[in-house]
Amino acid sequence: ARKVGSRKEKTLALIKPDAVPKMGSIIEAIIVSGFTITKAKMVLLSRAEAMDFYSEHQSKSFFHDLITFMTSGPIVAMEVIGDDAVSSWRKLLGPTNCSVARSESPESIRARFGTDGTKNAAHGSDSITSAARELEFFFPSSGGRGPKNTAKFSQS
Ligand code: RTP
Ligand code: MG
Repeated sequence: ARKVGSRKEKTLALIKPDAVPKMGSIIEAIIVSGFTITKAKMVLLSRAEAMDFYSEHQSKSFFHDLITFMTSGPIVAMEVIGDDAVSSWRKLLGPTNCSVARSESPESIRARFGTDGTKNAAHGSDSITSAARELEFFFPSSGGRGPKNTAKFSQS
């Protein structure tokens, strides 16, 4: 049953390159927590696509490292639906820095599966407005094709 005062929302969840080998455990944590995954795809972003996705951070000192990290391998993009999904998914994610997450929120995704302040396992939209933009980026409703995914995944 839905909690009083909560609302069904959609948000964008990303499994970042560092955590793709642990995607099974992360997807299980998402489902066990009561969310529904309604769309999913694996994508290798180009630098231009990653810079577009993270354009709000272009003036930050960590921007270059963030783009290099987010284009270092494939990611998993998911549309996630649940009660207050924008804030509840970010709560399950835990603090941005994984060391902080391990001390403040040891059950969180970033505490369990992340490495540090940049390689932090997963992403969640920070507002309803950014969720709409970010879902449109990965899962365009009409016209656009979304990330081109032209780079080849490595095949060892
Ligand atoms: P996200 O957008 O990925 O869900 O994470 P967030 O809201 O918790 O953090 P945000 O401030 O939006 O930063 C975006 C991502 O940039 C990397 N970052 N590195 N080295 C650093 O100081 C630093 N700060 C941020 C992280 O990958 C962060 O998730
Ligand atoms: Mg953010």
